[in-house]
Amino acid sequence: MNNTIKSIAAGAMLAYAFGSFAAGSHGGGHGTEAIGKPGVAAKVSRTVQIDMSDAMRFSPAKVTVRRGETVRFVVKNSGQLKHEFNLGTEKDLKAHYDLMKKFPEMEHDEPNIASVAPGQTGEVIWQFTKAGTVSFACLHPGHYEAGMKGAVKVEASK
Ligand SMILES: [Cu+2]
Repeated sequence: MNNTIKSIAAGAMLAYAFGSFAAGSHGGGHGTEAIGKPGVAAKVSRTVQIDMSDAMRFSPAKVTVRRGETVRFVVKNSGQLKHEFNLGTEKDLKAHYDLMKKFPEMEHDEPNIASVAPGQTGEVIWQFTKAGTVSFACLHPGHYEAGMKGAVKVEASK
């Protein structure tokens, strides 16, 4: 009985999430094609260390890579609050943020996201397949609005 209620609630939340994302440009899956794809650890060509703080800042907030590169982001949470590193298009991050405000306890287990507890370090390995700008942000309620965001500039490879 209890489990039934739980699964109904989970189903409703999923339906809500997908309904909300359907308005975006996702072509199925989680819609990360626009920013690249999950990277393979053996192909990492660059490691980028990023610090997350309670000042609601990523440091550095600007990263430059080349198209095709697989990057290992080592993301340290030096604050007292939980933070996350979430790679996406500006549009998808905004849509996701609206969802996070409604469901602040949403847990993430996606290859483009590292949720990091205070004092801990997380990791995202990502391959950037398209030239342009890929955004990243912390979507915990209030953090994104406070300016906890950054960008990866993906330069066309020579
Ligand atoms: Cu944060």
